[in-house]
Amino acid sequence: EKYMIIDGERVSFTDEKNILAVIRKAGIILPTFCYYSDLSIYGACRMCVVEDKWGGIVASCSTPPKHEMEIYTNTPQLYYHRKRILELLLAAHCRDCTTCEKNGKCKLQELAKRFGIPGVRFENTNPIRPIDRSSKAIVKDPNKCILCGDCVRVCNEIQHVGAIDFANRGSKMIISTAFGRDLADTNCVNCGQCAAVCPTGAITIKNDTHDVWEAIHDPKKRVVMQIAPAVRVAIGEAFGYEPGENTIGKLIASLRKLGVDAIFDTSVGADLTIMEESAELVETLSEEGRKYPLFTSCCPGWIRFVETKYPHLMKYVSTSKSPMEMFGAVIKEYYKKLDKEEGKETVSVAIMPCTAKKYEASREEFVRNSRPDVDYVLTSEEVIGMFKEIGIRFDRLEPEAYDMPFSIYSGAGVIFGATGGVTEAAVRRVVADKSPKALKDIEFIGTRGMAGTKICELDLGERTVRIGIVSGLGNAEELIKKIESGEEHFDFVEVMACPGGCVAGAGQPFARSTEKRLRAEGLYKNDKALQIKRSENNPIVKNLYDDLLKNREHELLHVHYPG
Ligand code: HC0
Ligand code: SF4
Repeated sequence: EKYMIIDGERVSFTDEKNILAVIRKAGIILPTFCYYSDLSIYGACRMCVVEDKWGGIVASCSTPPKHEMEIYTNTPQLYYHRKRILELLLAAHCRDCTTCEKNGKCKLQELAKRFGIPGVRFENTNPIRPIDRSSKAIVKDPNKCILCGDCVRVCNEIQHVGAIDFANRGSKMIISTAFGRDLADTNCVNCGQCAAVCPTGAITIKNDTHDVWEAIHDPKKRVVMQIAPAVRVAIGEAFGYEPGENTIGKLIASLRKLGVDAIFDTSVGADLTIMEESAELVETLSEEGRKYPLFTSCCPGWIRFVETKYPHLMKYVSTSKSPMEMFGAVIKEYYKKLDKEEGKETVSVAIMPCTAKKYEASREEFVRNSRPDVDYVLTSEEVIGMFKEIGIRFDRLEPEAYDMPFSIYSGAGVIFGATGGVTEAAVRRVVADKSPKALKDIEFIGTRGMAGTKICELDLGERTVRIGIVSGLGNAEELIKKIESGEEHFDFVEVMACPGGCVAGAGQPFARSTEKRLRAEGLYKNDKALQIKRSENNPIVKNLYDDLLKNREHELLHVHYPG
């Protein structure tokens, strides 16, 4: 058995990548800024330094463990070293903590407190740099950056986007877009993964709560909200619930306390998406010799990725709008008459786990009658903030139910929030055998689980359908390359930009892999508990097609992006 001696105690290890992982195993929480186990190791912040038995100092994140290695985590030299790093970081950092979006969640703030830094002896000689507010989803404030590089690595290594990188050298070093362009003018896909890993307030998610509060307070406005599938299994985490616990009833009750007029579930929109997208799939399957699959279209980060990096593939992306946009159009149409009668204006708000949805909602393709179908998108975190602002005791509220007339949704709609869920929902729709046994069998074709790439085959009798499921844009790109080279062939490919799918969206409370998995499991559990498992069995869907959507499916449910 291999072991290390950490502060005089023997700690065994097996395949841990670095000393830091072994130290964590020993129950010591070393301070770090830039260490995420999914990313490559950079060793920039040097807060995780340890001392070896000869007094040498090494960064524990970038040093592999060795058998019988002896290290110390708490020595006078390390004490001095860490305090000094923190002081230098604080000196070069904007200190407007009280008005910072990250107040209370900032790593620098936390460590300054933990280390009891009494004051900063150095002057901040950095020039004040402009804040980039050009993006619909992300705010970038270079004055709060500590150059840990986590954002750069997630954008490059996990997402294969490369919208941001290090620029300049030495004391002039910054994180920048190419040529210092505004983020909105780059290939950024708005996935928010950079903000999710940023330890400070240097990259944050755009906050739209102020505008929503104004709409709620305006008696002439009817505020109608839709809630995305993945929100229900994560939002409770901010109020002491376990990841994966479905707190939808409490969420609805809390939103009513805010003063929201009507509340619906985006899963209804997901049911509509399945109806449209599976029809497209059936058509695709009839095309002989087609090289490319039908790609899903519900993830706006993915859409932006194709538009900027693989524009020639846009024509293979489903024209079905995302559930949010389908439902957004339905909501606006539904209230049109009532708004006129009551002299009101409907403001449609979507609560999403996602930052790219803010961008999607703002796209001109989704503006009808000179208003967007979804006026505002709030992330789970923003909604948590609103509840805390007015002191809602989420945990103490009795669960409440959705409003009429869109109060029914299927389990197929709910599982959209986990990677593979869209595929499973579509498969439930296209298989001919509608028995409970067939439904159970679908569970095991390989759509479930948190793997970044999943490949499954579905026997449809007359032919076998090959399906690829990817989450994380890096994985999507790898799959595209294989399709282009002819190494792989698929009929259907589901892509979600965030690794793990929507449950792991950047707008959710911060999560590592365990929490993400539990949230996905929570959605499958919710599906189990729901009476209706298939989108086509949702009576609301049928009503909509017979009435509001009649002869208007194309206008209200489909989108054609330029290019
Ligand atoms: Fe998702 Fe969706 S499943 S993208 O992750 O398709 O954000 O939860 O709302 O629109 O339904 C996000 C989640 C949605 C949409 C749905 C899809
Ligand atoms: Fe890169 Fe996503 Fe951040 Fe844009 S939002 S800079 S694509 S990580």
